[in-house]
Amino acid sequence: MHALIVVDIQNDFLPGGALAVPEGDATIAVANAVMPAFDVVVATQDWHPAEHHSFAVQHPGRRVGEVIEVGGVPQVLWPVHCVEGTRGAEFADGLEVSRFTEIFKKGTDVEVDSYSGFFDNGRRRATGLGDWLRARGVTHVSVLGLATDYCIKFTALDAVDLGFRTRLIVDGCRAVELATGDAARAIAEMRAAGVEVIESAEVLAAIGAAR
Ligand code: VGL
Ligand code: ZN
Repeated sequence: MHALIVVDIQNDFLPGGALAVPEGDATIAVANAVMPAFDVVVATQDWHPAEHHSFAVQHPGRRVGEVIEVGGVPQVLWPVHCVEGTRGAEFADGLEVSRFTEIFKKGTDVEVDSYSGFFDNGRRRATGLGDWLRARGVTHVSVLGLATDYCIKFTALDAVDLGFRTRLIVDGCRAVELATGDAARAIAEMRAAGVEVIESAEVLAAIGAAR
């Protein structure tokens, strides 16, 4: 069983959004195109309380992009984004959400951020995604969405850690790139951990061959 994990393709991460990822909207068409190739499609959704501690405004004197440490866990400070129940937290228009069998919300705890779709950044709590996939006999996962250097990277690394054969559909991802080269470094890190980096065309060719 091979699952597609669609990571955080939400309005706030698209151009014009609160934490806009350059070309973030380019991930929508790629996600839609590859969904039919998978046995099961799930999504993660960044879903923060309004006073989430990852928001720079919660830390007087601190600015967006600064890194602080909270309980031993480094935290990049972000603009207010993906606040639960807001339009910014909704999935992107045009994304085929009807194909999502299950949606895993993350970052819901005010005190701790969650880049990975599997665990919070302190690895204190699981979102349920890992157990859910295992219960369905999933052995392989492919990951795409936003953003390469944060939620994609940590989701893919945790997937490897949990024993899933893990692929990154690289043209279906876009990066924040707070620093130039963050995307390339994230991809190198994933590769080194055992993530197979592929293009959506390879996934689509596989569906074509099966017909
Ligand atoms: C993300 C920063 C903050 C992501 C989420 O989806 O990559 N990045 N929250
Ligand atoms: Zn977030």
